Amino acid sequence: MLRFDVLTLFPDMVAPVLAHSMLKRGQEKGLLTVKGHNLRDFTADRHKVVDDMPYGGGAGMVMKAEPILLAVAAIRHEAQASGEDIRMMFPTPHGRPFTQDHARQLADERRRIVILCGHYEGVDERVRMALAPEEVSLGDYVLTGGELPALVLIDAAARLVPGVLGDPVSALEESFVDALLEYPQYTRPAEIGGIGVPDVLLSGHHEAIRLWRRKQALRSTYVRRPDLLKGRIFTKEDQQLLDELMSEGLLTAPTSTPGGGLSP
Ligand code: 6GU
Repeated sequence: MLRFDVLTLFPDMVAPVLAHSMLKRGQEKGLLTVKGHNLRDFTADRHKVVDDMPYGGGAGMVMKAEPILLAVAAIRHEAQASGEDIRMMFPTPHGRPFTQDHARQLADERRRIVILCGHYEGVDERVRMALAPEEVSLGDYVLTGGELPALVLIDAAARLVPGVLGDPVSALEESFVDALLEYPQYTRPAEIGGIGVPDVLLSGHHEAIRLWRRKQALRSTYVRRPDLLKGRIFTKEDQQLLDELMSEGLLTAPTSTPGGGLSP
């Protein structure tokens, strides 16, 4: 059972995402639990103040340390009562880039994973000092708070827990697992606006389909994300497919206009 505890000022931002699709199913199957904790419930004052002005001045508010430390203490206490430990995570643009390896590590985690969602201009530095959370970033841009990143972490980990996805191979075959992007997929109808489906996919020849897909995945990765192929040692089969793509002149970026697509 994968266990998450989300510390947030906005539990209503988190709950609805968990009520659908695979995250819902994972919880129903008892493979995953996500508990939201409202940081406002861990304030001691009458007005339930969770933020305050920064010492030294400046714009914006800073999240107070005490409600966060109290909430973590309560979760740690509860965990320890059932012989568990916790792992503290803090999504922030200052963190280490979150990757598929990280997701895999979370999916295997036996401890309760506590995710602190930051807001406003920041969190009192003493939270970092006291809890030494693992700081992870989703990329080089800034979001309004940690709730969306927390959901991203949960989603990325949950889908790797056996039984959460319907088809166990679909996670394995996904992008990044062996560092290749996905091959193109098609479903009915067989023709849209004059554009059909590659013949091989209709052929019923499983080996030919497998090779075509592998070749398309190599091509897509080479064209869009050459960094994923750097330093990679190719199998004989992959090298053969790359040679074919090269001689077919397909290993160059598509020349079509970005955003250009099917005409209506
Ligand atoms: Cl993890 N948090 C926030 N607030 N902004 C981000 C981020 C995280 N990752 C990228 N931008």
